[in-house]
Amino acid sequence: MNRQTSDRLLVRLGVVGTALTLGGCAWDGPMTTLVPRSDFARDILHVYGIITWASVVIAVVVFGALAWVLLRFREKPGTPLPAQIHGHTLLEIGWTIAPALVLLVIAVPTIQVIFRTQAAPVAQALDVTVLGRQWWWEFRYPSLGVVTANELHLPAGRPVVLTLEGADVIHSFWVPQLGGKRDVIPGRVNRLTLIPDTPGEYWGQCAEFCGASHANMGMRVFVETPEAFERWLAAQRATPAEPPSGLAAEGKAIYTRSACVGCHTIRGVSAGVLGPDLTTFGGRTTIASGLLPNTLDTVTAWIRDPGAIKPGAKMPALGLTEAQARAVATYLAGLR
Ligand code: HEC
Ligand SMILES: [Cu+2]
Repeated sequence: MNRQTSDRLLVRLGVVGTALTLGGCAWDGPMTTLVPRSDFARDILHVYGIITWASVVIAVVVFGALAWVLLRFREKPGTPLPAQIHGHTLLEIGWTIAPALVLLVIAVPTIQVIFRTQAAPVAQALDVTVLGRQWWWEFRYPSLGVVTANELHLPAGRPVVLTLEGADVIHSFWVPQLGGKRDVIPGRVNRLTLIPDTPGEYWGQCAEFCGASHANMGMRVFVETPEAFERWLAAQRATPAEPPSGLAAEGKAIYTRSACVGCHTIRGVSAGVLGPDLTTFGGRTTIASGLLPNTLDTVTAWIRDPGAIKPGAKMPALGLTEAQARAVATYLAGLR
């Protein structure tokens, strides 16, 4: 390959690579930070905007000056060596002060936002305890007596205080459209205060490497109108409906005589604490922290072999047959 062909090949590869990379970008994907839906996320975007635009201005000035110097002082045949300068006090003062000003422009709004987002919670805030666990999230509403997993429900317009507690290793709570990320550290309590403002479904993700299934440790946040939130709450607190019948009854029998009861809570049935609370499992849209949709097929497959779906999952395969697992899945689907 001669020089010209290889240069052309490089340019083409560059163009294709850039196109593919840009093709992966989206302004409003589920993990966007550019479409904020809480006061916290808006504050962060504000700082991000300042820094981005400051960087654009600096880039234009620096690359413009560079281009000018390259063109203006290009070597031409017959031109003598230009005057050689050693040190220039004015210039040196200039490029010491300019970066200091840049840092000031970035530091002032950043520090303001740090203080605002660390402010003490207001009195009427809803408090939720978030427990990061390998590799799922537990959400407790101590003042409402509700415990759930992986899908957090919040009313729009009301301040919420998330108390972040680690159960095993360090995780990080991050729901880009609502704010974060903030570390979830065993043995210490972190807080995240925010006001979600728009009903919708928001995706979150553990943002601190925490082991085999860290990448599979997602979550969903459902911000709802106050009325819809009240309805969800009522469903969480309701006493279980009439006892299941048919396949679901079979499933319940299998559940209660298996090791499931040692790890899972179903209010009125079992009281395990190692795994997610399943009292209203049928009402969740996803399983295994946002990994799969909640359907009979996925839950059956999960019960048969969790590790095959989520590497390292802290739930063992208990050797149930396909039919037994499907019966249990049918029982769980009815818990709403
Ligand atoms: C040793 C404890 C343990 C046992 C025994 C156990 N589980 Fe689990 N289970 C877990 C853990 C931990 C998770 C969370 C795994 C994850 O998402 O990483 C889980 C997750 C689940 C989920 C998904 C919940 C959600 O909201 O994502 C279902 C459904 C489930 N288990 C059902 C069962 C059934 C049915 C049995 C009995 C056949 C059982 N489990 C036995 C610990 C256990
Ligand atoms: Cu993680």
